Amino acid sequence: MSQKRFVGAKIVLIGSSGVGKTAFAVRYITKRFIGDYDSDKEMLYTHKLPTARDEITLEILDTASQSSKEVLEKHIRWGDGFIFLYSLIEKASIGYLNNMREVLEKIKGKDCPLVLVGNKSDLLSAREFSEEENNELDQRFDGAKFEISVADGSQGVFEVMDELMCQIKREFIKSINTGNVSTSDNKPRSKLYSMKKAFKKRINRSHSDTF
Ligand SMILES: Nc1nc2c(ncn2[C@@H]2O[C@H](COP(=O)(O)OP(=O)(O)OP(=O)(O)O)[C@@H](O)[C@H]2O)c(=O)[nH]1
Ligand SMILES: [Mg+2]
Repeated sequence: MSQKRFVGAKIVLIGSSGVGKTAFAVRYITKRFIGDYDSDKEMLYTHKLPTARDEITLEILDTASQSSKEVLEKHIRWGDGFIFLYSLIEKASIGYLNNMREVLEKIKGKDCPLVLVGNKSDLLSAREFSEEENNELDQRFDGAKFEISVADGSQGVFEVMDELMCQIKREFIKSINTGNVSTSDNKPRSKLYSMKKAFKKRINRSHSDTF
């Protein structure tokens, strides 16, 4: 059995300007909505999540939509899982994601962990998408989809992150089974693990000395 452990994941937030990427990241990490954020500034957040055994480290990259294609491609190569964010009150924001979806598929393949999120559902009266357009969206993005309001509360943001983490873990297990581990587990083994291994080695050696 493989000894690989899931110790963390790299998450990338992608979306056009003003859809709420920074608000999403800040809401997830601090549970707060400030309302006014530095625009178009790339930020990398580190967040520790406690688990039953120890903790996992999440790195969340809040991208700047004005970045060059090369930079965005570099971020996609870096990431393990992606949140594609658009605004429910701005049609053009979905067009941006259509392009990014093609880039993502080209670099990471079709099964890459991905969640599509329509934000600003609190502004429903200003909603720009018709039922028909929503159906079209459903067909184009056949994975997990959410409609949330980062402004209204933390629950939607947590549901999105839970879904993405499930997908990332599934991919991690798949990669272990195929012997192609790329998600995390680059850290050195714990002291206890090394001691156990050394102890086992000694026992084996003393067995071979005896017989
Ligand atoms: N009403 C409402 N406003 C929101 C929501 N989420 C974000 N906003 C507002 O939308 C604006 C843009 O949010 P940001 O988080 O800065 O958007 P961004 O995607 O990081 O934008 P760039 O950094 O320019 O790429 C801000 O004024 C937020 O307060 C939401 O769910 N509802
Ligand atoms: Mg921002």
